[in-house]
Amino acid sequence: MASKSQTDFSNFVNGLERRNPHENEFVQAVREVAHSVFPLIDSDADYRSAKILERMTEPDRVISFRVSWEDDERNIRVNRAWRVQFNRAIGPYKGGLRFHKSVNQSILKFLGFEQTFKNSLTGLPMGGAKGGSNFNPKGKSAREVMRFCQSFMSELFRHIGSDADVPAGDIGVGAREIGFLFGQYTRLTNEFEGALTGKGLSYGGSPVRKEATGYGAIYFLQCMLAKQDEALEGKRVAISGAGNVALFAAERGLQEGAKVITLSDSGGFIHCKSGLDEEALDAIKTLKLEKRGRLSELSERWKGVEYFDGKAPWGVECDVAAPCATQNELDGDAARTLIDNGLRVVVEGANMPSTDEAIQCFRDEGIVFGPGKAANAGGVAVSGFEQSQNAARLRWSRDDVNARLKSLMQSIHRKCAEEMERDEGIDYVDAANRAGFRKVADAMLAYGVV
Ligand code: NDP
Ligand code: 2IT
Repeated sequence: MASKSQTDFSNFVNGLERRNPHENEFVQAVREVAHSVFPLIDSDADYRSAKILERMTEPDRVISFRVSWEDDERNIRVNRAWRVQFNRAIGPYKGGLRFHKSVNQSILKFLGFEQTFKNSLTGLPMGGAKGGSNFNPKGKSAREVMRFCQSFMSELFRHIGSDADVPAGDIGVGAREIGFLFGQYTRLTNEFEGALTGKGLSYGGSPVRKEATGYGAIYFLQCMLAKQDEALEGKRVAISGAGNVALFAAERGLQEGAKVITLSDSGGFIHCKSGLDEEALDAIKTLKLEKRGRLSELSERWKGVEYFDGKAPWGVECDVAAPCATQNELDGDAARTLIDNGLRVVVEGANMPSTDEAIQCFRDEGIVFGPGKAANAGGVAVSGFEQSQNAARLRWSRDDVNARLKSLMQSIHRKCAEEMERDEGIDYVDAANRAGFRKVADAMLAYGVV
């Protein structure tokens, strides 16, 4: 950046921090995008005079509400919940719901902000949003989760709808929770419409939605490797997380010939040097997705699988790291260890899993780095396909959806590659941010001052 631009950028970041005190995750996400797009804004008087970046970094609205519910012991419980409707310039608000004890407004604003650019990259007409609650699903019975979801939706339903705002899953919100939420939505509105995605196949869900984020991340990884004249086959892939994204990234990785050597949950990680086989992965899927168990229960179940309590998987030797658990789970120290151990490529399945320092380490060492906004867009893309199927009242086949997902991930990679050709000094992070930004910014300009 030129020095005038550097000063403008510093002023922008100072203002951002002043306006959003204590919202570290949100500031982190905005700072990264602002850094990438500042040169575009600098060279475009329309963007500058329209205060595009200032407008894009304030959510359209943040809805904050109380969720009261009764637990199995008949105690009254109270949680906080939010829906951050961030940006509607290119389509109805769209983005997941997260139920995790750590959820706060900063985390949901960062997720809603990032979603705006990710959704733009898909090429589908979707704005950006995110929501959720500090409800902790761990240890809760299915009936407790149901009562929580029903109470949550009793407020949320008035703010969403298939042309207004379409939530989906995220951490702690999978098929079961979407079922409870959708059941309550149809009951309250007397409408059967696609106001949520990630639904079960028997009531309007799309084939391949549950696999889409993980599969999409692997398709994106294949594109990044192909650009380096390399292939996924035989590569050692260290994955973190053992949820929806991680397990289906592992499944597709295995199908494409990679060696999936780690998975993790908040308790610790498993390491299998020779790579998990299909039987092992199926058992882990059953344990995590159906029985809601812990990876610690797997120790010594199979030869070659070791469990490490209380640790993240970033100390292992691998070619590819795929963080698929949560934000800021891979820091500078972890990045340096991975690089020392032979890392070549990072593909982010989670949202913002790498800290600023980690990304800087990867940049300094020439590691090929695929940011979440591009690499994990497959989930929301198939959510977009689910909306199309609901609107047309039909269902596409599994093969059809998978083929569309693959081609959409390739098109996101192509958009990034085109940005990198336009400006040789940039990487996938800048490229994804710029490609996502252009479409939203141009729509906002067209609307005038709103
Ligand atoms: P799940 O709830 O299915 O799984 C989350 C996994 O990450 C679990 O194994 C969980 O462990 C682990 N985890 C969560 N929080 C922490 C933490 N603070 N420390 C360590 N481990 C943690 O969520 P998803 O797989 O759906 O989401 C994972 C990531 O992918 C998130 O960043 C999400 O925003 C992102 N994402 C999700 C999409 C989707 O379609 N679901 C789409 C695009 C991105 P434990 O079980 O012990 O809590
Ligand atoms: O972060 C994400 O892209 C998601 N959690 C999926 C959002 C969606 O609407 O499918």
